Amino acid sequence: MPSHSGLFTVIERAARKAAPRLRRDFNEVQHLQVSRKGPADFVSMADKRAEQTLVEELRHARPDWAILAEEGGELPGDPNKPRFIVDPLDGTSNFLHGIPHFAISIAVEEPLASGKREVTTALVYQPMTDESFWAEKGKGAWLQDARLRVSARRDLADSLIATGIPFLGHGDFAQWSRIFGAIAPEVAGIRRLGAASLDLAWVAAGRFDGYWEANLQPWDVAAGILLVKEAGGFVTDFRGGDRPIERNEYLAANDALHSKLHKLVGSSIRNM
Ligand code: 2AM
Ligand code: CA
Ligand code: CA
Ligand code: CA
Repeated sequence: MPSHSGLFTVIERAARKAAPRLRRDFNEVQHLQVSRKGPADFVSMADKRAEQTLVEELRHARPDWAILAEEGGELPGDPNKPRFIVDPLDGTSNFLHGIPHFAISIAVEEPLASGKREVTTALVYQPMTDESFWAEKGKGAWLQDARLRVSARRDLADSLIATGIPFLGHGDFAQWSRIFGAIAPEVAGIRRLGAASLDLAWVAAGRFDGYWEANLQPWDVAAGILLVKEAGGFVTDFRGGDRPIERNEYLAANDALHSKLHKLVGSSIRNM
């Protein structure tokens, strides 16, 4: 059984406080869905309400820490202290359509002596399954109290690979298509489940063997990247560089599959 830090307890408590509300709102969305009243506005309220609960809890526990949250933007804090990065509802499109695949994502990013910042604590919490994927730097990645490892598969032909597809003109659809064209014929299957934080958490858990997506926001990936790394996996940009957030390209997998996927991705985008 892993020993939680006090900080992890803070973020998990916040997530567990916001979750019942999200579950209630999700049930309501399903009713709105059935009655065809158009649940879109209601869903954006669900995002905001969940975020409000999370921000209140986190502020209460660490009053001088900044919070970067999707709906409210940056709440300032002491620049020498850590910062929370929060997505109150990752997978809004699923939520809106009554599909129970969405998560709360919370990361803690600490300032380093170099002036850079690194994520040291991560939680991706799935309210509908009550699964808590979490990691602390140097202490591994966990699902509840079970240690997570990325998958051990080494052959692309056996691998299930997740991706996110550019939507509504955001991102480079031509690039995504080329990468898809290179990877899809080589692997056992491709999934697009629509919640980036869970895609990464599921790579950490070995459910997915790999994942690629571009053009996300820090709150989509901050927690998930630490989960994959602490589960023994690799997350790079599409050219294999170790600053995926700066390039805003994410290629995640175990060691063997990462190098194979990286070759396919590299050859498909080299001449673009
Ligand atoms: P969100 O649900 O918090 O908005 C999936 O590719 C990722 O892109 C999700 O993590 C999702 O986060 C984000 N995203 C933002 N806008 C989206 C949209 N219109 N359709 C699908 N995903 C979207
Ligand atoms: Ca998101
Ligand atoms: Ca969101
Ligand atoms: Ca959103």
